Amino acid sequence: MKYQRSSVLFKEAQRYIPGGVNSPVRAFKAVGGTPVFVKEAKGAYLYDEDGNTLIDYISSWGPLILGHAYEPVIEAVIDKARKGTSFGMPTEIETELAKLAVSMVPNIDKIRFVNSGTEACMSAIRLARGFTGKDKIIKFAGCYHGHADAFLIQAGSGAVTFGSPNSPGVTEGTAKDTLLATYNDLDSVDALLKANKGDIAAVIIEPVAGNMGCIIPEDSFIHGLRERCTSENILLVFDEVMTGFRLGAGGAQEVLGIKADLVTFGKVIGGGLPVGAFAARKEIMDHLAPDGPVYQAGTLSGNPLAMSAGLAMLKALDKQPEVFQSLEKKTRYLHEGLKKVLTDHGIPHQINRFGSMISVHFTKEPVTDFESAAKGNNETFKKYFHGMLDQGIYLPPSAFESYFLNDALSYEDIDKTIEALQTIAPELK
Ligand code: KE4
Repeated sequence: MKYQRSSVLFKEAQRYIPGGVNSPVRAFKAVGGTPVFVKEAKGAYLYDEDGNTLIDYISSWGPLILGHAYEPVIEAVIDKARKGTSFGMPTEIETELAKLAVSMVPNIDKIRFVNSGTEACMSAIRLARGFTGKDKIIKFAGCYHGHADAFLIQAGSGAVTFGSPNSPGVTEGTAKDTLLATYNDLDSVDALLKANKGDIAAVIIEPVAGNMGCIIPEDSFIHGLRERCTSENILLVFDEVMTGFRLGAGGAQEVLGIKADLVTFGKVIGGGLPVGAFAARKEIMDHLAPDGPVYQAGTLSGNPLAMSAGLAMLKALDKQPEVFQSLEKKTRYLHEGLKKVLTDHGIPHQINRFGSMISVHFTKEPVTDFESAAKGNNETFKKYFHGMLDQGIYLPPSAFESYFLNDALSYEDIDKTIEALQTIAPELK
């Protein structure tokens, strides 16, 4: 059996860890089968516990934009580890990473490091509420901002694959302050603004969504959102945990030409180690403890090892901005190849792509929001996922995820991916 050792390891993991995983989407619940246990990885390739080599299209769900075990990151972490792993005291490297991030991202003066995208988003919302003195937030169905209570209302990503987007444990008290709008639908936002005049602290959005699959914002929608937030004195929070340092050095703010009031980061900013961050102009960030009244803290926030990985990653991206264009070209090449195979075989599909974010949906209708994304044929998706896996291609194990290409992928790897689809396409009909 191809995944003999993975299945043995999975059984043992399930004995000691809920669901055998430390993050639900890894458990293959949406696609069935046994999750693949990875032994190690290098560049674009995963080496699993059964000796299979897989071409990786999730790059650890985004962080490893330059490929696995990227030498400068590895060397930086080893070097730093020899000098101690954590102090609970300020270190120079935190300022170095903060300075570099502020120089790369438009419209931010200060940045606070935390340990995950969830922490970044929950802290940003608390700061927005503290700064504006208002309680309610607007989020969009299908967008995922991590697993903090305020966000588990019609959340995307792993939360949606369980068919119960509102998680037990989230109280009515919390849920009442999270208002739900529809992505790419300004009327749904206007209705909430009208019904909650003066009560809304923030709108939080994935500026290019990746947790419903990849969903591209219509120009009029995202610009209209900015205008409304400005006129209603509401903070616009761009959740750039996925798009930050992936769509470009300046992220979605740069490529969309929109100034957000608060921006959150994760994934790439940590270079594969646990780093999240939130940032804004000085006037807002100075409301944070210890200078301001809004409390937020963390034992391992700004951890030197994580900072050294993030600094090495961002330095590499800052020095070689052509990586973003290279990734965009590779993703377009993949898009065109997959589209040709699916079209030639008459398989109804949509492929959404923005920069190096891409997703395949087995539906005839355009995918522009959560509702249309949910119309994808999941039986076909399962066959697609497992068929490609059997061909040595590791894709996200859910239709509600974006692929994350890394620049270690070669055009030969992408050709192999397209050929793999050519091989399995007859089974998808
Ligand atoms: P983390 O807490 O998982 O670091 O970040 C939460 C988060 C916040 N905002 C956006 C836009 C995100 O995509 C995420 C996390 N992304 C998922 C993948 N869809 C992480 C994978 C997982 O849950 O294991």
